[in-house]
Amino acid sequence: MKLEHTMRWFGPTDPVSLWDIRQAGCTGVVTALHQVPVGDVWTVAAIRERRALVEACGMTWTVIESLPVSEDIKTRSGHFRQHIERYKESLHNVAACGLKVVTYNFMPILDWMRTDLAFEMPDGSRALRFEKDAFIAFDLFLLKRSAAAEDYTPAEIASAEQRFSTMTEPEKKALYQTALQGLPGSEETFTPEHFIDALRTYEGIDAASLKQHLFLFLQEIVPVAEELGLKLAIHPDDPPYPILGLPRIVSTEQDAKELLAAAPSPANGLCFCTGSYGVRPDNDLPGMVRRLGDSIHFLHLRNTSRDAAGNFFEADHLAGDTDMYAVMRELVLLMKRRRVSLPMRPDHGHQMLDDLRKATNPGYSAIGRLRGLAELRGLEVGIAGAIGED
Ligand code: CS2
Ligand code: MN
Repeated sequence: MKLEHTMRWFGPTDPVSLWDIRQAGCTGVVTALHQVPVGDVWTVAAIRERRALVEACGMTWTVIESLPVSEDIKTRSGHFRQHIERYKESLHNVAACGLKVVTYNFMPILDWMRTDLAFEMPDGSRALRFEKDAFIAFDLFLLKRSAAAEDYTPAEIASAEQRFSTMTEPEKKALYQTALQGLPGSEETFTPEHFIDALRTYEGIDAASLKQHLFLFLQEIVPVAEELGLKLAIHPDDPPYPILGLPRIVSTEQDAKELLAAAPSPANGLCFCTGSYGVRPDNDLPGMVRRLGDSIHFLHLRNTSRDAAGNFFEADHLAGDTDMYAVMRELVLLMKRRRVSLPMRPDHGHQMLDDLRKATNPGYSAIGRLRGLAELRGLEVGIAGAIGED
């Protein structure tokens, strides 16, 4: 069994076309109806229309990324009951259109967070980076979150102050925009006031209660997904620890085990993102594939490189802290054992070659992902051949 090779496509407005993706060697596309507001139902007509675009280029759409979970559901307030019913309705509709895997995440307010979207690598390509001092400086001096100082040690604050004093005004502005408005994965962008208001909605919600909210949500939607033959795939937190005073609850193997145990079913599963889990040195990625493999329904393969100070950048797919050979070996063995072909995408790539002169979605330029995918495919073929798997 081979991985199903895919790339993410942001829809008709994506500067990377479906033909580009096909030429990169993909047989499938991962996409979402980004135009539908979070909390609304995905209609059969809209799903079919999108699917037809993908199929017209000779590829399939089997994985949704993401069917977003509303803030009301995460905080169990406001219209959360209605939103859960709508989520179920969307699941019915995507199943009716033949889709198989639904990715989602349960990160409060924000999706992934970086401080630099164009960190220059020694070869001149550009990577996404998280710099701890810059991030703390953003929290303390740009966002000015009232409880921020309590979350950091005096040494961390001093270091962030020092870093902030070296920044020019345009650098400060860029940092601010990167943190709150730069993310293609996010379904929302924020003004400062709007963001501080959003943070307030999590007052009184700690990690334990957010976990409870996730489990209650799962207990409602997993039986529906199971009946429809769908697989749910929760994406981990990125970075995999609490930020801005917000709890994050899908960061470790233990977190994954707990959410799987909260609603046991073949439909309740994981999007195994090596780029997100891999930022924590205490996550043993090949071991996680071995132990959680039966629940892995979708893969994001990406590498990161961290340092002792808490900074990390997105490395080449076969470089960085994650032993991609060991992960791929486990995946080949897993697919052999389960007799399934798991969908995979290279999750981000460097901005490089011609893409350096183009407007691109950070992390989602064509050529860097093509390089990552090509390397991963070669690795897979080599390992599969060596263990006698076709
Ligand atoms: C993605 C996430 O771009 C990315 O890093 O891995 O945005 C991911 O799509 C969502 O968290 C999944 O819901
Ligand atoms: Mn990911």
